[in-house]
Amino acid sequence: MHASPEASVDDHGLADGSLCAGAHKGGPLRLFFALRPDEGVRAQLAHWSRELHAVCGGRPTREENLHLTLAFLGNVEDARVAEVERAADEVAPRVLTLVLDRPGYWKHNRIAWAGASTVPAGLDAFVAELRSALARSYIGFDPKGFVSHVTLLRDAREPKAMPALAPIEWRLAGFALVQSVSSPGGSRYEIRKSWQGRA
Ligand code: 2AM
Repeated sequence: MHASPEASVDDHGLADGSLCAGAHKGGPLRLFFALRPDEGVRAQLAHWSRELHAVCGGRPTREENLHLTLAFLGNVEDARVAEVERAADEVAPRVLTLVLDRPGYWKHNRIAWAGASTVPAGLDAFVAELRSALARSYIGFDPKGFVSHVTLLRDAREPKAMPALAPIEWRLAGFALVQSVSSPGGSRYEIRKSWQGRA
């Protein structure tokens, strides 16, 4: 079972509250681009999360918040959100399948995650295209390289061994611009706009 909801301090040590304190008052919005799983994939990720939680504890990502980050923008002024959306309009994602077959753990930030042993070249290319479009529009984002993963648990202990988990086939049909809104129970992720992929 999930132990407790995700708290409002993320794995990067940033308190959501401080970063988007003004989000409800016309201040900057905390934004990122992400892939959001459909219901079926979300349920399978939640299963992985429970299995991993049994071996390494930690704070599970709330099921409705599960996502794969493509580019993290951080604080963006309200007036620039339209530019962010226009930059994303320039990229054309292809529909492709990502197979999550590899649970992983990062010691440095105590995160347990779901990853893929093979990332389709099309996904890497799409992320590069999206980030170039943002850069061309002078929209800042975290420049750390893209590592395809879905964060399942934060503050987790290093597991002695990973549980055996059935691979998850995730058909990537589009992407979304997501706003992180801090709320008393933790961050809530709201989709501001989404884009469909081409088959
Ligand atoms: P994650 O992708 O490893 O889960 C919202 O904060 C999401 O953006 C989180 O899921 C987080 O990590 C991701 N993210 C990527 N870079 C970030 C950064 N520099 N600061 C905060 N969150 C970041």
